[in-house]
Amino acid sequence: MLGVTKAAGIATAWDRYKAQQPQCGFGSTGLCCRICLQGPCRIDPFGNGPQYGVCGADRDTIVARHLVRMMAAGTAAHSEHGRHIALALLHVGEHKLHDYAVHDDEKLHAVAARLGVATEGREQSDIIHELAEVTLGDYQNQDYDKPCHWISSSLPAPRLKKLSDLGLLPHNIDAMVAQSMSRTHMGCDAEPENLILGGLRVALADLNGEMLATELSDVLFGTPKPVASVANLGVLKRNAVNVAVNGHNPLLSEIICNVAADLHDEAVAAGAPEGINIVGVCCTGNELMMRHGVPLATNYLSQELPIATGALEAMIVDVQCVMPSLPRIAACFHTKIITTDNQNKITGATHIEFEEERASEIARQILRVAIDNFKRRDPKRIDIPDEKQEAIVGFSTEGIVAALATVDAADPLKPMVDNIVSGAIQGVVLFAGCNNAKIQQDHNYLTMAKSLAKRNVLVVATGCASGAFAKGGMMTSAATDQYCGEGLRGVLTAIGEAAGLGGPLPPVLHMGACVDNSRAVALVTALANKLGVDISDLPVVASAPEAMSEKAMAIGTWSVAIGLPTHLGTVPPVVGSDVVTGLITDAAKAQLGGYFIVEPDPEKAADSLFDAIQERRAGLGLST
Ligand code: NFS
Ligand code: SF4
Repeated sequence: MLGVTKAAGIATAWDRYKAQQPQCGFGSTGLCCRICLQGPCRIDPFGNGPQYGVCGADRDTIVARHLVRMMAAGTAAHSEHGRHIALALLHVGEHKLHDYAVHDDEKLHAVAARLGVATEGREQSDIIHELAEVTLGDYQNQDYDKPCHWISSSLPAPRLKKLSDLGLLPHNIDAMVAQSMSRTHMGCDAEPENLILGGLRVALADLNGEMLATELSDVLFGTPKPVASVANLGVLKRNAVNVAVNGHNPLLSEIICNVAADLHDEAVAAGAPEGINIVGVCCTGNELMMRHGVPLATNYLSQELPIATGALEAMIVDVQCVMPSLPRIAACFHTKIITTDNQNKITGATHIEFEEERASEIARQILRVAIDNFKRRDPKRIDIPDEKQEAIVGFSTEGIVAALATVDAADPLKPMVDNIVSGAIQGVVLFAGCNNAKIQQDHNYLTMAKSLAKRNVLVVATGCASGAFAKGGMMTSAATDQYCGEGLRGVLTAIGEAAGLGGPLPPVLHMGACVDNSRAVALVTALANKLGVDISDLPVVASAPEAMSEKAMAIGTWSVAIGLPTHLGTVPPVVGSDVVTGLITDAAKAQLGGYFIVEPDPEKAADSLFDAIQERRAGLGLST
């Protein structure tokens, strides 16, 4: 597709990245401060020039403040998504939304029990109303001594105690974001250690926001179970009205999927014999793929390319990680870019405001724009690459436990624990995060996962990492035979056969979108509780080898806070301060057990993560 864009003279993310070179050294090291109008102030990294900003802030203060602001922005993004879902649930409970309903009553009861919401003898609408109110309380509570409900009902007891002793448990998501902005204002918190503690607290508020977003989405739309899907640009169809959904929030995309079938005949009448073909991009794509097997066209970095196939009638976007370039690229083809959220508009796009109260009606209106646009296709420009990969997806924690239960119904986690103890499975790695134009797209994911699977490390993935593995053919039974070491292959084969998949489980288990990193937390919490240890004792590590967004900084930070060695393949803007770098690596390890590993080379990074797994195994007295 890059050949197509080049021939047409269209600049993509990769061209724009090149045009940005060389990128600023002050910004890259975190030594540029723009927090007040006396700036921008820059600290000379080599110690020759100025060492203090106009206000007197030194390199450590400047780096730490900037980092905390990134975490706060990431937390705000996830938590707004979560609030949106919680409000929708509240309104379903008030009978105000007729296009939504509870699709997973079992999950509703499970989370209600966890959050102390009574269910016995109550109407479903009363239960969800109270559950939504308790959840929204996590955005409103002013009592510092009462930590947020979701996090405090989720992590293992020793971890909660540690976080509580360090004063790190958030009491209110919104307050944490506001506090992060306030303490990093000019002339406020200037002590790097105190700033980073604040950063950990806001990042844990991010975890709380992710947990509630995931779990309440499951209540409304169903908890994912293993399902077959396909990924890569070849999922677009020449004979269908192709519609991509891009962004993050399932509230819109679920309804788009629901009503697409109703409009089949209209699409056929418009000249598309195969009707409407919905495909996903980024995390909205992951949400639909996990719950319904909807094909995934691509992940973050190549989101402009479906347009260049000349066969995409519309891209419907909601929030986050949507490139503002899309309408510019679309202007060179026939594609319509449709924004739907009043806080996320893009110049050049068509805006059709989404309202949950009229969800189906608006979804139909949007799809009719796409159907109507089919006639504007230029048949000469249609160029759909013949690239697609099968993928088995849908491994929510419940999905994984159900697969394990086919081996041991009475004690589902036992087979996993036994195999970790025996060494057949050496440990678990969670791959999360984005793509980044600084790295060849998906390269770090594929290199590291292959290297670790060969060494019998089980891989789980979320967000754009999942997209990379789905496109890269790492979510099939065949990939298990091809890439896994003997021990891991044996386990995945036994479970896959017992679960009736007709072959091994794939080497990479797709756990969902970025907010679904909370699913991975649920899995490691279950493992820790089963073994009677803390998360920081487990042979479990995390990696964001192509990290890009502020959300990824929030996720990486709570991953450290809950005790996981956490790899970043892109260097965050911290290296200008040895103090801050020391705080998030060595000091974090001493206090929390989790710590950042920054390593751009994927082979070396895989070695470091494997070493961290071995260190944990040795700590538990397991063979290494
Ligand atoms: Ni996560 Fe999903 Fe992708 Fe990164 Fe963006 S789409 S929420 S932030 S780029 S993984
Ligand atoms: Fe400069 Fe201080 Fe203002 Fe930052 S806060 S721009 S270091 S004067």
